[in-house]
Amino acid sequence: MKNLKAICCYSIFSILPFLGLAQSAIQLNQLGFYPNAPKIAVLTALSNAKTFYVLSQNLKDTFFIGKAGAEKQSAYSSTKTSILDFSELKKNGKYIIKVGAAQSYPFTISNDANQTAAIASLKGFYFQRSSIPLEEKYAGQWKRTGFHPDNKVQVHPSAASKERPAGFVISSVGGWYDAGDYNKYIVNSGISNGTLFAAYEDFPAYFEQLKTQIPETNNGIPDLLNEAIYNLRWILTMQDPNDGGVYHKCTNAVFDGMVMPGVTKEIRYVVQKSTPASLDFAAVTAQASRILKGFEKHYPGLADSCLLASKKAWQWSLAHPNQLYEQDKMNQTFQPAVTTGAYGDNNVTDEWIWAAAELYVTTKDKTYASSFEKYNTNYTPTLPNWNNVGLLGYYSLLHVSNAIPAFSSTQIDQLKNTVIKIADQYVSKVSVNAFQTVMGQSSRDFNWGSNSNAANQGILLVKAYLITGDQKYINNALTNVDYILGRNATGYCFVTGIGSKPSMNPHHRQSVSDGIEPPVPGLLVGGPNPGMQDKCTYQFKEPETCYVDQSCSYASNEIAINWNAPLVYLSNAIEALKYKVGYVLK
Ligand code: 9MR
Ligand code: 9MR
Repeated sequence: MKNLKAICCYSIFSILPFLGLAQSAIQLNQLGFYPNAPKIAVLTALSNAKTFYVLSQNLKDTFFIGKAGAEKQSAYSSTKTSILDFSELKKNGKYIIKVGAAQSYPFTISNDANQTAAIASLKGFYFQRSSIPLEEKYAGQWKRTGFHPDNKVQVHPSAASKERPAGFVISSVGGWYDAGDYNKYIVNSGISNGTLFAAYEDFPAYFEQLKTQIPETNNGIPDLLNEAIYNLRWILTMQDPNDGGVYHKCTNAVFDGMVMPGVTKEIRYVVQKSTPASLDFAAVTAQASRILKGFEKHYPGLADSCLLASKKAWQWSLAHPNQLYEQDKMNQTFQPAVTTGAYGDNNVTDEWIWAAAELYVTTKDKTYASSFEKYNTNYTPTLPNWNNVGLLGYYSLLHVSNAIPAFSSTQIDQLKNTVIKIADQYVSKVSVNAFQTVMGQSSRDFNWGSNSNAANQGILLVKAYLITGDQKYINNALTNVDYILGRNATGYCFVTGIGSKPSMNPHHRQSVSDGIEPPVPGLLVGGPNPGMQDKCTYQFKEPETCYVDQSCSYASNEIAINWNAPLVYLSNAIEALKYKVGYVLK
């Protein structure tokens, strides 16, 4: 009673944020800001007050007074915004913003502003590991004993061959669960693993020191690579050694119910080999091969096996250039019908580009450079996605642009200009956007897994910075970190376990069924998606607000490895570059 009385004496606005439940009318990166970086919050419930205050958390001291920006109508919802720019405040500390009656969540200005997100998003992958229990030492309250062992997986009739007929049993141990479901899909695993490997290649020194408290920590290999290798080893099991072709997925016939891993004992299958899976496999294993060369002592021979496997998958693809994965068609011929995620992709040009680029960078064999050229001729690069991986090939070539002799300087300039042109378009439209973020400049940004668009745009901007050294690209990449962590029209921080108002009810079987209130942490939810394919009840239905924090919502609130991976890249890239771009001082 005494306590209640105390609470009632404060204004409701000053109490609610600390309960982590309230909706705030001020949207901002809920973790915080670097001292010398741009700092923007967005007022989304307009008030007559035109002055905003950045205050100490006890609301007693004022550290900055600013003018709220002019009212803006957002293009992708009925939201009206006003920008609160307090970039000039550079003093480390813990703050709250007030404008009229509206009050922000507490946030910090600190040298480590995004470190929590950077570490948590990488640790998220540990929680997705299949085939092992999660120990309390590493998983805390989210420890679990059950898992899908996948040591006895059947060859599905669609994948039968002379050497491996239907029902033939193979081991396909390890790897990450794809998402809220417990299946493992090569296409989606490929882009996720490739993105983590690229993060290492771009920022090796940074990742040498980053630890995530996983079973392999302190084994002499960076934890980012430990995590990526956990999945790589599974990827390798998905190749048929007899012909080099790669199975499209390792899966139940039908999705498991919303239960913990290991509860169901359904048969797991490897299904039909496909060209996209084989090419993505070729790309990742080629990339892995050159990275693992640096860790030969820890993994003797693994680099060479990866390269061998990569070349075999490439050869198989040459012999089967159009073996697409068409699940409905497959189900007309083969039993049992498989109804889990399809990751069907009917255009393989970008997969050829990615695989050719990775194989060329690793081997310097110019036949791969010619293949790259061949497929690239009529390809228009757009933002990476599980079914569009061409730019990943560009990125890898540009990473070693002074060591790709098969490419002329004109060709290299073309690759660079392609990336810079897209980056410049993003930069030029930021001020038009009502949240002043790169994310949300087009309605196309809001689809299933929209948050991965924000993260992949951020990566593209980091790449533009790495090519040009121009800091404006990092400032713009940072706008999308802010978007993901709260500066968006929904007001959510889209990463579980961090921020004042994180997503709490992801479509994630483990989080739904573990009996623990907070969801498994470090997972990026899909985000606003006006497609609403899950038919859940949505309170808001406009492109940038069409998000519901309910576990039924697999179309807006599932989590997935191909969404987390670009967040790992982006948040860690910013942390890796913060000294270099002067966001913080040593
Ligand atoms: O849980 C499944 C999720 O991982 C997928 O992204 C989604 C779309 O394929 O499907 C979910 O499973 C649902 C199924 O499609 C329809 N019945 C309900 C299932 C669980 O909500
Ligand atoms: O991310 C995928 C999205 O682009 C597709 O539109 C959607 C429907 O096919 O599937 C998404 O991927 C899901 C996969 O099929 C099964 N595991 C969960 C994935 C994320 O929802």
